[in-house]
Amino acid sequence: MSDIVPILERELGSGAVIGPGHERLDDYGRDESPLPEFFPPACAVLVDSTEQAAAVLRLCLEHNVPVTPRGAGSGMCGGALPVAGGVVLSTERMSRIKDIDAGDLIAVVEPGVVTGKLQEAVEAERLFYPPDPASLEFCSIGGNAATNAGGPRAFKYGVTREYILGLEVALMGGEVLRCGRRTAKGVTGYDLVAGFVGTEGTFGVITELTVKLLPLPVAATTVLGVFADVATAGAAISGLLRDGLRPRVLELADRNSIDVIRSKSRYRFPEGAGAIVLIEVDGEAETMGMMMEKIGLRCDELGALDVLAATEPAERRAVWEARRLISPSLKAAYRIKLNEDICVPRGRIVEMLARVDRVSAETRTPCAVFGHAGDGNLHVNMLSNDDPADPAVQKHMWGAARQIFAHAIELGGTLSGEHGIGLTKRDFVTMEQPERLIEWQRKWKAMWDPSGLLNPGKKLPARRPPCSE
Ligand code: 2HG
Ligand code: ZN
Repeated sequence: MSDIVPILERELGSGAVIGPGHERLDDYGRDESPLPEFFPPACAVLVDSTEQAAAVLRLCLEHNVPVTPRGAGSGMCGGALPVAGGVVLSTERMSRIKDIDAGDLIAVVEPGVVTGKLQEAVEAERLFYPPDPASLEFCSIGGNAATNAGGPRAFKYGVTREYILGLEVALMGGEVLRCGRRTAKGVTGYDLVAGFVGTEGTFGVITELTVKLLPLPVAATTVLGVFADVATAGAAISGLLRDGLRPRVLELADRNSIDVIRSKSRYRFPEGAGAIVLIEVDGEAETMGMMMEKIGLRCDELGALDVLAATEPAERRAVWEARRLISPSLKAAYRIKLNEDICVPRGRIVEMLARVDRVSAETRTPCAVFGHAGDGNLHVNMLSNDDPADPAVQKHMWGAARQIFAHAIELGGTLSGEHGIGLTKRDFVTMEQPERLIEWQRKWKAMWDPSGLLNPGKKLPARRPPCSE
């Protein structure tokens, strides 16, 4: 396997290859997942074009070397970790915005474009790319498509899948496919675009994306409902959902989540806040006041201690900076942060929050709960300052996580609403899906990657040995 390094250097030039001994090589063995171990690759290749990506995939198949595609490395489930060694294929240098077309309402981009940069570029032309993962300042659009990323605005606008019209994908072996379209509609053939989005780099490597844009909403306003505790806040979210209001964001943050950002954030959260419901509306400027008033009144009726409005752009920016700080601040404050992203049917949010509380108390595991509660998508962060290298500690933490998964599934929910399965949740998939369904998915994977060399060990659990059946 080590022979692949000079072969790649010869084909792509040594400037594209981060090989053994390079100070940055270890970075490609880590991501943002809560795993204590790291997985050093033989090398990382920083491709600059579709041709280079295809060449890596051709050479790796020829030489029987595993390849792990990687976007910005911001994934939280180990999807970009080279667990079988081999080559990491990074698309970080493919960061060109090739086209923004206001007439067709599309943009054509390379996978390494940072999501926030794409948003800035289209907003300069009064256009809008809604998906807004909290990591938007450093995650990349290719990784967003690979994981089908969500974000706060998914409540109104949907997740990444809804915005990908067309894809160019390099397959294991080097063949390059273009699928999808640049039209608003189109049903020719099977929907291969939807088939590639969310596959976490196990079917192919995305080398170009055609994304759908919307006109930029003229105005947006943010409202914070302050509640005494997370149970009341959760019930208020359910109440707002039943009202049929369509804010673009309906988020929750519990006391532990607020406390961890208090000293860092420019926005001053009220001292007594036991939980915050973060609501944002957008649309025509003249409707903002009316919508805010309606939401404010409903929050009052639903038990808010206070309702705060952030109307000025600077204040709204401060609120959102604070919201995006929750995840990194928890990571900085605790040695272990198992951040799950279960999703339950919207009618079961209150029940799920109560069950999280119970698991936290029974397992004596402090939790911070925040996230996209309006979608039923809760970031249940199980926290500890014990030694992450201690297997007993890991066992305890993952045991608590398993209980959370079991409750979510019992309530009709799912293991992951937006972060993906990757490596960390792979072995829990059997809790949610029957073996037969998993087997069909293995066949699907084998169709795109018969060698099994592309991002091995991810997304689906390994087949059980016959003796354990
Ligand atoms: C967010 O919504 C991210 O902030 C990260 O999805 C969530 O760390 C987390 O649990
Ligand atoms: Zn999230």
